Amino acid sequence: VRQTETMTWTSYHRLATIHAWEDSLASNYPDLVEVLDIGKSFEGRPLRVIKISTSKTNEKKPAIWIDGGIHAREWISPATVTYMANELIKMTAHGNNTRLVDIFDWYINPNVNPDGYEYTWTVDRMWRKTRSTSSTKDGEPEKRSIFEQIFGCCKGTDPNRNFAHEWGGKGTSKNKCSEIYHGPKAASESEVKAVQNFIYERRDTIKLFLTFHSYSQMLLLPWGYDATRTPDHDELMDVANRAAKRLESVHGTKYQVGPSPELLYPAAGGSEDYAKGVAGIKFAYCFELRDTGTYGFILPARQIIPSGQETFEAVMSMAEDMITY
Ligand code: ING
Ligand code: ZN
Repeated sequence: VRQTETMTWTSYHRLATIHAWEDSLASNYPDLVEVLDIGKSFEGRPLRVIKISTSKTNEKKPAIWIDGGIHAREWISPATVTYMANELIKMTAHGNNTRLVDIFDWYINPNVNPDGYEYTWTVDRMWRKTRSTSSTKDGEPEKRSIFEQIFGCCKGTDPNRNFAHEWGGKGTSKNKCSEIYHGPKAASESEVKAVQNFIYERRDTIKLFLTFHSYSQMLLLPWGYDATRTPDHDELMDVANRAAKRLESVHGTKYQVGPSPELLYPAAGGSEDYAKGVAGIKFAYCFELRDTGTYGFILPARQIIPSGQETFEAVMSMAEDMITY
């Protein structure tokens, strides 16, 4: 018997529950919500994007991209992203502050790495990467050594080192067993390829790209690959600083703002670098959600709603700023 819990934000949920909730949104709000299928994961799970839009067919509105769950163990990310999608839908459906959905189409992918996410529920709570095994020749499965077959540690690519921008640069590893393995080639992971294709095809309409990780309480801006500042660094900082201030006003949670090499470490092949460097999306950011290390990746479920509330305000601030760009 296959059972699916109902979606809440008082506990974390399996992928099946999240997918069932997405389906229910599409059937409850047919004029507002559509679930797009953008590909399949390595293990064959659907890769999905929730489209929240009041646009007519063929109408080209500016758009906002939000993703979560690129790293499997960062459970607060899909939880916060689904919370925000739910708020946006409720708000619009009830006619409160419909402006940001009138102006923008919203594309929300809460589970970029579904195989990894399910693996954190069934086998290893601290898994980070995808669950792929890389091939030597295209399409042909690699013959893994007895060592690799016995010690299953050598599976998976870090999807946030696999994007096609400065691929293989700083903060990445060519060792398959590494947590930051960059994969056999740029965009080798179907999960990464699906996100790349989606945003690249819509590069003229997507004004804001937001990717959600945990933990550290930081709002990171490009570049991630190297400590060189972008030409529009000051503008990106202004938008981020306003968002961090608005976030703090909700529960007093403090976020640091800046490029990753200045606050954390350099890392090449990240999604927001691809968004800015290849797709040309000016405003591309990475949120590192709660907390600063007390619980780390194992953030208690009682923090989902507060995290969702404060992060939603930050996203609203950024979306409002996009109106004038
Ligand atoms: N942190 C991010 C990581 O992928 C990051 C931080 C993002 C660094 C983008 C550089 C560029 O390592 C987590 N928690 O995954
Ligand atoms: Zn992460």
